[in-house]
Amino acid sequence: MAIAACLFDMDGVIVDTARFHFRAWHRLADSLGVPFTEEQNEELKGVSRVDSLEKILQWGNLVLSGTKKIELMNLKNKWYLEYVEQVKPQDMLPGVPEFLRELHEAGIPIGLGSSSRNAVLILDKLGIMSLFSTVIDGTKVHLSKPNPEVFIKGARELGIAPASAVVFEDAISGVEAARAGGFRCIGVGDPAVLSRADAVVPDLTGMSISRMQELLC
Ligand code: B16
Ligand code: MG
Repeated sequence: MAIAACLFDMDGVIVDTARFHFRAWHRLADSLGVPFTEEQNEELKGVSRVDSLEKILQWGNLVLSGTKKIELMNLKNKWYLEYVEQVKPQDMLPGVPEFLRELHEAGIPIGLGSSSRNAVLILDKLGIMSLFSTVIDGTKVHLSKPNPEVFIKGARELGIAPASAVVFEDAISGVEAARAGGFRCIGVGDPAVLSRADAVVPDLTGMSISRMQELLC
């Protein structure tokens, strides 16, 4: 398979910020008296801030005003930003810097496809912004994963067809988004959770262009 581009999810693929989202949502759910488990958290991965809050409110059978919802989202994001304050280049997940470097040197365009509205801030903290030919994040899409909009926009900006690009995702919603958009998808995480991906790896340790081709053939 000829690979024309790679599109990366950010939280949970490039950097372990997924645990900070979990911690902040957990804190918010606790403050609302809503029980919140790791299994429920899987349903929030890749999902926008507003849709994540709606799910938590639904689990707690809570109905709140629009103003209150904005207040809660701002609070969650304030806590999240406190947690990510210390993020630095050494916090990139295993294999990520090496793989991004190889793609860049091979001239394979790299795009970001993240639901996060904090993506640019985090890529800056990691010092890898210049490796990305396009960054599509939560500020640029209207529809949250599992809708494919984030990846379709990335492919369009790179001028490539979805079928010739590979998406790397850690979330069920993200794998579904990649599939719905017609992309090949390598899941990063637990094969039992990401069973709809074309292939699943625990992390990007040892990932390379040839390994990616082997996994997808
Ligand atoms: P923010 P990704 C997603 O990022 C996270 O997986 C998800 O947990 C989070 O709610 C969402 O971004 C929005 O993030 O609150 O920073 O805008 O995995 O698509 O890179
Ligand atoms: Mg993710």
